Amino acid sequence: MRLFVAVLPPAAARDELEAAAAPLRPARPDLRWTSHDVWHITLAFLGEVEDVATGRLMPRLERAARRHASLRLSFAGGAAFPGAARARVLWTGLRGDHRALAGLAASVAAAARRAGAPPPDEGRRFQPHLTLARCRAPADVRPLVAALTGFVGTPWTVSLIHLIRSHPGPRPTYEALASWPLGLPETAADDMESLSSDAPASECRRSADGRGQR
Ligand code: 2AM
Repeated sequence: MRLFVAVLPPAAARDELEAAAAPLRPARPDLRWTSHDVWHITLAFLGEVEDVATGRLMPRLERAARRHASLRLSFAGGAAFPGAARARVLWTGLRGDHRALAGLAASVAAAARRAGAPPPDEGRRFQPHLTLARCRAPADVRPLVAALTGFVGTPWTVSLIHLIRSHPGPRPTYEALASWPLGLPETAADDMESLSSDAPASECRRSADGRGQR
């Protein structure tokens, strides 16, 4: 299964971002724009993971989530990978608890590695983003980045992480396999930051119907 771990922004945050992105689309049909109902913030892309490793992954992700406090984020601005003049990906950035989000992403990557599903790009700097569009060939997206500069969304609280299965295709579809709550009050999360050992195991909580909100 092709898997990744992500944060899902709430509908209100997606609606605000959609209002900022929608006017940009008509002028750029050359880009493959992502749909607001599948928007996500990837914490770790795991690639193909065997069923046995997926079984080991679930309780480890539950423990990783429990060691972090819920955090506040908002969408802000625009940027591109690898750069706006010859972009492959147009994205919006995130403001707020950046450091906490990076810590959460690192814990998720470590959990995956220990489960035998190491993220192929682990070690690369975590750049929190939400992909708005992918380019079929390197494209100049400087006007789009400029148009997004002033955009700042309303902050929302991240209180869950999701393990998501990706069904690749021209329009990839995503299926949330399980979700876990972030578990600590903020001060406890600060105290735990330097700890590397796993907390005691507990049961993994699956989403009620096994499917995501997207
Ligand atoms: P991104 O485009 O927002 O970075 C599922 O494929 C998700 O995992 C994608 O939406 C992508 O999110 C992220 N991802 C990160 N690295 C990836 C990779 N090497 N291949 C495919 N997806 C990757």
